[in-house]
Amino acid sequence: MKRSKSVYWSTALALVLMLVSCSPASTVQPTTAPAAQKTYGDLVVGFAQIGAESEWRTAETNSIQDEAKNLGVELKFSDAQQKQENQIKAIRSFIAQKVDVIGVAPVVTTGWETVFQEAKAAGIPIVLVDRRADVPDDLFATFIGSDFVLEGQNACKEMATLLGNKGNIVELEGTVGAGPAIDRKQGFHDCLNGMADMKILASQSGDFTRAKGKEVMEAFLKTHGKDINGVYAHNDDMALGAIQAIEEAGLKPGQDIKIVSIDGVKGAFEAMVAGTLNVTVECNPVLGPQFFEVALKLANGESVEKWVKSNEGIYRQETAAQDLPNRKY
Ligand code: GZL
Repeated sequence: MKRSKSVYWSTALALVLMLVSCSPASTVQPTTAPAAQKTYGDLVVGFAQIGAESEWRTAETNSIQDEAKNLGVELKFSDAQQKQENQIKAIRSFIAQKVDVIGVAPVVTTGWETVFQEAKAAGIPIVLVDRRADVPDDLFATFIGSDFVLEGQNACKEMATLLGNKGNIVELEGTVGAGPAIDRKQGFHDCLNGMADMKILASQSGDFTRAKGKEVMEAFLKTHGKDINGVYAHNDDMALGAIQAIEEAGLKPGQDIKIVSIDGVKGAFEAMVAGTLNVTVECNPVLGPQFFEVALKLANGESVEKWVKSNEGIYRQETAAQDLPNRKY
């Protein structure tokens, strides 16, 4: 009897287990609804800007602020007066405010690892805008900006054409330690390596500003005078300062001394129309649209490419009058 009873119960138990394991309830995996996708109107973004040292920088700031308004993004914007410690303070403040994404235009390439680690620990992506930083790839989501080495190479080729591959050049460098200054110098000098009769007489930083560019050019003229055939300026603002210095020295900028610079701001086109600047290699400051497009993707957990490159042209004196009306900045 006992035997038949235990057989009975084990059969019943097996049946019950079979029924439970096949029941539709136990085959349905628990699901969590996907997080709602953020829209631009949900975004809170911090931007640590360098300052207002040049026409280019002002154009970039306008692009970031205008685009935030157009899209309805809440933008927390700081101007660091060209001081890295102020940019770092701004980034820490954005972290404390728990923004969705932090954009920064690093004034120099070094000194960012600690604060970028803090952003990473807080789960807030860092987007490098217009200037690069020397940090490990896992500390920033992407770099939105130009190929500065290529800009330097293009400037060198334009100068060689203007001088017939023969002449002495003085170089006005950007802010010491800044990515564009390092790379524009490298690009220009790499290109010169192949040109035996093109020489750099002197190089000095004008800090990307018109005032400093004029000051440095005055010193170059005092030292090298009429030996100077060309000026290579890392940005238009310093070139415009150099033009003033050349005129005050009684020489004709654009004729006695050829001038090639980078950025493509309105002041450069006006100088080319006036015949005092020969070429400007464009560096696009209208980065607002790309920045917020990337910020929204990151806020929604999407991946982005590591370098979002800007597309740029080269503008010469010959076409400046027709180009000027079409310039956006
Ligand atoms: C380039 C930008 C540079 C500009 C200068 O992306 O960082 O800084 O060429 C500006 O005019 O000051």
